[in-house]
Order: sequence, then C-alpha cells, then structure tokens
Amino acid sequence: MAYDYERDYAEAARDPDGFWRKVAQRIDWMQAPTQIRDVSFDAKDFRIRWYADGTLNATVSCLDRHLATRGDRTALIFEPDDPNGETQRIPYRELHARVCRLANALRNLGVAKGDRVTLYLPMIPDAAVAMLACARIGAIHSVVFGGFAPHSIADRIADCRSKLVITADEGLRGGKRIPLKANVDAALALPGTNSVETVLVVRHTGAAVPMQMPRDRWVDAVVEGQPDTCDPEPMNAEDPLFILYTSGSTGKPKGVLHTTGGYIVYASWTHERVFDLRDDDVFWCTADVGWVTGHSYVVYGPLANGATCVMFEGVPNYPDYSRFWNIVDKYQVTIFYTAPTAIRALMREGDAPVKATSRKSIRVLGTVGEPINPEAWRWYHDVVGDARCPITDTWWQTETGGTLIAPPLDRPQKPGSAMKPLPGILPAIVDGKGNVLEGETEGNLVLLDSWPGQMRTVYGDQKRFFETYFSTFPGKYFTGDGSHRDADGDYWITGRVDDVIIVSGHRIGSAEVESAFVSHPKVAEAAVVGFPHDIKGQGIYAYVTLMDGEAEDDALRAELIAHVRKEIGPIATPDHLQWAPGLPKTRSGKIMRRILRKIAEGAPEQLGDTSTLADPTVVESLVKHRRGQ
Ligand code: 6R9
Repeated sequence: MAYDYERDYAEAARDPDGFWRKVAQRIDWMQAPTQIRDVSFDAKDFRIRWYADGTLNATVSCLDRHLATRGDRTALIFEPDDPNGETQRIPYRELHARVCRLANALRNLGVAKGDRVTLYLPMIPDAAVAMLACARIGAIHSVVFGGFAPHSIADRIADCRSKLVITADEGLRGGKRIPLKANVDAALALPGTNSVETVLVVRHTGAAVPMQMPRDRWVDAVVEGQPDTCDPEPMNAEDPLFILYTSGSTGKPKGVLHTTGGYIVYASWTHERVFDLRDDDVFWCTADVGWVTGHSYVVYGPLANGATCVMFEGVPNYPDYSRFWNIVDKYQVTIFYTAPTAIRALMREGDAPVKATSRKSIRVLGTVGEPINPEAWRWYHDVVGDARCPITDTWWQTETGGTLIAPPLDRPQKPGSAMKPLPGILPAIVDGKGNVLEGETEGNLVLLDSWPGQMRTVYGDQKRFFETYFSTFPGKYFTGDGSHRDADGDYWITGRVDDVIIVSGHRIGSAEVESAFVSHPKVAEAAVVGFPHDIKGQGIYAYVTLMDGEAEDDALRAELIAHVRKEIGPIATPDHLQWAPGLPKTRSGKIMRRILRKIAEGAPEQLGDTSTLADPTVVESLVKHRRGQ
C-alpha cells in the first residue's frame, strides 16, 4: 500500500492549500495555478473556485501526455453486448487521433468554446471519444443516459440550448436494440429543442435510420480527411467542462455543472487513491457514461492516469449470469467496480455462475450508487473475491465529482460502511437544526468545506444551486443523505433523507414521476415514494388520484404505468400503483410523504402522529388497500 491514511489525512488538515497544490501537480497545466482555493459557503460572499488562475485542457492530461511514454498502451478495451462480437483495443495513440479528428470536425461544424453538445450514445468507445472531442475544443458536453425517453432528452436539450447532438443508429443491451437515433428524432420534434443545428450519428449496429438533411450527418463522413492532431483549446480552470443532469427532490432535473481544473484533478487523484491503482492494472467500472460514475471512473479519471479501462456495452445477465466474470477473465481485470443492485441480482442466481470462472486476476473490488447491505457485501467479498480482495465502498454524488468517503485499503473493511473521508474532505453529521453532532451519532450528512471536484452551479440557475445545497444548513453543503457514524469514527450512509428515490442505483426524483403522472389527462393528482426492494434497493410506489368520473381499473393502471415509462424512460417505471381517493395532506395542503412511505413499506404501525392531517380518515383507507403484499 503506497499511502498511509492517518498521515495523509493529518497533512491535508494541517495545510489544505499546500495539500491541494501538491495534488494538482499530477495534471498537465498550460499555466500552473498559483491560487489554490477560494471558497465561501456563506450567503453573503458565496463562491467556490479552485486553481482559478490556472490554464489547461483536460484532454491533454488524458491523451497527449501519454503519447511519449505509453502511446502504445491500451487506453480502452471494448467488449460488445454480443460475447462473440468484435472486441476493440484502442491504444492511447489511436484514441488521441480519433478525438482530434472528431474535435476538428466539430470545429468545422461551427461548435466553439462554451457551446453545449448533447451526447446520447451507447457504452461504446465513441462515447468517450465524443466527450473528449468536446473537451478538446472547450465545448460543454451533456451526456444523456441512453435509457431516457424522448421527453427526457428534449428537456435536457432545451435546458442548456444544445447546438449539436451526437447519437448512434442504435444501441444494444442484452440482445435488444435501443432505437437511439429514432429517440433523438422524436425529442427534436418536441418544443424547446430548436437550438439544435446538427445531429451526428455514429454507425454502430448498421441499422437503416432515416437521415434528415441537412440536419443529420454520419460521424464517419464528417471525420473523414480530418487531421489527427488538433490544438487543445486553452481553458481557465474554472471554465465549464460538462453538464450532467441529475434528479433532486423538487422540480425538473438540474444541470450539475463541473469545471475543468478542479474536476480533472479530483477525478484523477481519487481514481488512483481509492482503488490503489498500479501501473499494470486493468480497470473495469461497469457504470454507463450517462452517469457521473461513467464520467469520472470510465473516462476522465482512468485516462488522466494513463490506465487501461474496459468499456462494456451489455448487461450482467446476457447471455448468462457468468458474463461479468467471463469478461474479467477474458481481459484479466484487476480492479472491478460495480453497483450493489447488480451484486444483489447476481447473488440471487447462486454461486455457480461465479464459481464457473477464475477471477484470479482481481485485486480490488468496488461498489457505488447506494448503500450496500452487509449480506450482499459478504457475498461479493467471499464468492466474487474469494475472500481475497478488499472492497472499497465509495460514497459520492454527481455533485461531488468524485469519491469523498471510502475505506482506506490499509486496514480491514466493515461490510456496509464507506468508512473514512478522503484526505482533505470534512464531513460532519448535523441534527435537524444544523448543530454538528460529535462522536457516535446519526443524522444528516453535510460537508463543512469544499474540495476541487465540487460542482460549481446548477446550469443557468445559481439561485437554485445555493438554495438546494447551502440553505438547509447555512454555511454547510447538504448532501441529501443520512448517515450513522460509529464509535471508530466510520461512516455508514443510510440513504436519502429527501424525496430522491434510488432505483437500481439511479436517482429518480419523486416530483419527476408525479409530473409524468399528472400529464395524463385522467390523473388529478399523484404522490410517489420509494419503498425497500430486494434487488433494486428501492422501488417506486405511486398513489394516484383520478379525475372525477374516471374508473379505477387494472387497464388504466397498466396504461398509467406505461405512460410514465414512455415519458421518462424505463428506469422510472413504477413498481406499484395504488388508487388514492384522497392523499394525506396537512391543513396547508402539503402531502405528508412520511406517511405514504410507511404505508408503502407495510409498516402502518409506525405512521406516527397523523393529527395534523386535514382528513385523517384517508390514511385508514390507504392502509387497507396497500399493493404489493
Ligand atoms: C456516484 C453516484 C448519489 C447518491 C448519494 C447516495 C447514493 C452513492 C453510495 C451511496 C451509500 C454508497 N450513494 N454511493 N449510498 N453508499 N457507497 O451514485 O452519484 O447518481 O448522483 O447518486 O447515491 O444517496 O446521495 P448519484
């Protein structure tokens, strides 16, 4: 183990500026920063700035600087959905050339520094190439997960006024074709999307897709003849690198904005530190690039570190439940990073599909996305890791850019605990009034100070940024998570304390699902909560009130569930829909979700005080008709 946790944490605490100055040296700067941090979480002089007088281009650290020393080393290994399909090994030299050609093509198409580009792509190397090509010329990419439906794509395009969209003809998952280009066409027919001038299409499955001229262009055609070098746009450290939309407790998804210097420093440093990265590692993070985990630990972190990284287009159960482990053996993966929901789904199938494979190459296992239950942790440790490999349970968020809390690998882990803040990270647990609680305790997880990878704003809405994260507990960043801290000072994240539901590791806002419901003409009102689900961690439970005169029947129930799926995407499909002639509301009209959560959980004895309800009798009827037993 190259590091000593206590020593590093103490060093960062003693001299944060000196510590983060040193960490920043791992990145190639055009102009090295002399200013390190400039931060205040207070309303009156609120600001978050890191390395503010530095100049760089993130792709230089991810590509150019490796050419002399490791140009022939594999940057990306691509494993297609079909296990007999064509794999690819892309060396750093080739990745650099591909990024430069696309970057030149984007410049030719009129994309300039600061312009927004929406990416809607499968998990294929072209996704990484597209992200880096944007970064090369200073365009701000906004990756939209390939599982989102046209409405969700349109909202995300409209919010940031994208000039260009990059998609593929189709994606492939578990043998099924995902009509990506058709979804983009449908999205661009929706209002608010007229900022888009060009759609670039990657030829992936070779399916025939209608091209609208002159809007649509094949990527092969526009990169043809482009030079394979491209001057990197000099970016101030605080210039935006990307926007990534994520769900919050209220309203529509917000565009989390990350800037260039702090983000790349933090993604790269945490990737090395959290996984104990070594030079000969083959790193595989199973996350899709549509999520922050794919940004930081498939693309930016690993590439900045010159690592070899696996990209897998498919799913863990296709063609069978050994797929992950077969891929591990095929490429001799040494570090494997996935989500608890995948672990639980595989655990359900028993040990045989795992035991049929070797997995000897694995050195470190990681997990992210939601709390991991100790049972799944033990199975991951004992069966997948043959009780040989440490597990790093990494707690972080889209907003944090990289991992903040993870077990130091120089000591035994505790199943279900993310354990310790990384050096330079200052978590605290506060009560409902914002008082910092000491010692062994439980409450709301906050951060007392900034770190380079912290998000800088909600795109186009600084007020929402401040209000969402800094107004609940003034002077502190509120994570939205609850946490326990044990007598050893180790953190155990207990889950969201707000109205965000984490379904299979994906964040879904209650408000988003509710507004999808009420966009249906027969729905008067809807309230959506999470409930414990064996595989997904949390499932979606919906209470729906129909318009007067509409009949509560199973056909309409199925229609409404399909409607939500169509509006947002399959990940937001409600598991249960209960008809609610009335919803529990306070006298001021606020829906009491605490009560709805307890009903959905099947714990009506824990309803607590219902005396403040406008009409306490609605609760009784909801308890009686609970779904899903
Ligand atoms: C990276 C990512 C963030 C939310 C976060 C928390 C949950 C993530 C976790 C975890 C317990 C872990 N979460 N990692 N909870 N233990 N190791 O997942 O980002 O999609 O923004 O979700 O996920 O609730 O607040 P994002």
